[in-house]
Amino acid sequence: MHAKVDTASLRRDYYQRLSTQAMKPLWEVLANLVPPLPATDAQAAIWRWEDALPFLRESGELITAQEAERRVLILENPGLPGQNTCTPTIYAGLQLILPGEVAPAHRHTQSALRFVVDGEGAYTAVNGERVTMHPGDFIITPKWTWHDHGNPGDQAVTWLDGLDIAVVRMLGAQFRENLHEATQGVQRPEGDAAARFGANMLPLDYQPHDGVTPIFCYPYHASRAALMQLHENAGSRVGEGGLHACHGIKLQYVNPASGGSPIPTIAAFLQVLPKGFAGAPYRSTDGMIYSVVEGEGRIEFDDHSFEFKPKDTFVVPSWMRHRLHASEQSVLFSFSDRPIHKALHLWRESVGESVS
Ligand code: GTQ
Repeated sequence: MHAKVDTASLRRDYYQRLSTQAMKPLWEVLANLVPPLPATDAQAAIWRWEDALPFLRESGELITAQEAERRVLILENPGLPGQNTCTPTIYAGLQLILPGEVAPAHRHTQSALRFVVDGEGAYTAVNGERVTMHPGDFIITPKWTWHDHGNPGDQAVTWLDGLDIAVVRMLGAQFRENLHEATQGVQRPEGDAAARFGANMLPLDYQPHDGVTPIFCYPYHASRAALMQLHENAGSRVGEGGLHACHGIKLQYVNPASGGSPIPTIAAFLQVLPKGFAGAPYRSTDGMIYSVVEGEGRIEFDDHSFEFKPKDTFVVPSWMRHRLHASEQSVLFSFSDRPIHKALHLWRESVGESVS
């Protein structure tokens, strides 16, 4: 008994002295550093549109887009306080731009996606080309491309931003420049990139580079039409050619020139859940952020659940088992760090009840 107390206090004393040398004993933390299963501090969370909207409106009265540079409410994971991130790798935020405003041009090494949540008529300009935003449109700002946002329309426009900020921060690879002018010059008419790269065709001399997608808008009407066609073809059949037991009908967005993800670090998806759909349990190592476009339903975890409605955002952390239920036909947009997992051959998924 006495010897044990001695050992403990000897060790404590040793750890104390060791810490002055910037060293620590591995054996005290090994189980945390190398756990048997994914362990993340990130939590499942939902940001409901009806709760976010008054705060977005208020931000519009407190600061201009010009002054803020980007008027965004960060969706910070409650399990990662102070880290300004939604998952350990991916940042998310709701960005508001009011009629007549400009969010000035800059470029950075972080890649961004925009998913239009509410309103239309604003634009994002990427490398000299503008794209007008409509609800459900999925828009890319590749790394190191000049981009500014503007709203020449008459409605407030809000979109969900997703950026690989935490990845680039971890790598220490952050660079950023502001353009000397608020708005970059228009170099090509709207629709140029969509025509060149968005019709299953490519320019004759096109050379893929950097894994960066040459297309920067995936319009909702086209993505939705594809899903609805597949839904109609599938009927209520589950399995090959029909509904996926966990995901309903789900497609991934693609860089048309490479077949890879639209952003090197981020994969994005759109899915439809038929009315009454009750998904099988699912989990995967990538942490997923969802934006609800249409419908109503519920996401069930082992010990709690969230009801979701249009324009809500929710996050499902790595390896958290969940099921999707739809009380109305629902369309969900989602994005995650899956390409990083796949590049490192770390990606795993598990379908059904099995716990591995
Ligand atoms: O629109 O460029 O939500 O640089 C965070 C950082 C948006 C943007 C964000 C950014 C942007």
